[in-house]
Amino acid sequence: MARIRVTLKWIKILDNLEPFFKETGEFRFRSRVSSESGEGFEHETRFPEEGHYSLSDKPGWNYVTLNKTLYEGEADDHLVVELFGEEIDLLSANDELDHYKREHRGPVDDWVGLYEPADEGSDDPEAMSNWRISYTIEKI
Ligand SMILES: [Ca+2]
Ligand SMILES: [Ca+2]
Ligand SMILES: [Ca+2]
Repeated sequence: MARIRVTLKWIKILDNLEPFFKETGEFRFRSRVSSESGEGFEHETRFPEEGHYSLSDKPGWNYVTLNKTLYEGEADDHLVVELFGEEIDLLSANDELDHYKREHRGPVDDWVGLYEPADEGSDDPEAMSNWRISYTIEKI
């Protein structure tokens, strides 16, 4: 058993999920950090707490630095990190970004570290079709 912290460093949007004439989309995000080891747990966080982030898919305007703690607590030999993003539309259903899910199994020391989009080749899990993410899992 170890104490860990999962910190989401940043999000980058590749598709603002809006018609071509609209510069920015209205995004909100949700994370779920869960485990099935021991008694298990599930911890959800929404951000921003109110309203939304206005994000474009143009370089320079498509990036949000968060350094947000998604989970801090005990972990054993299993951890699942999930991220959900949606773009809010008033006249139709909200648009969903790709669902991020990564399962970490085995001793904590094997999966603490930095998870980022450009280190695992062409099908890097952190590089999804319409957004990218970077987070760390640290032992504390
Ligand atoms: Ca939309
Ligand atoms: Ca919208
Ligand atoms: Ca990666």
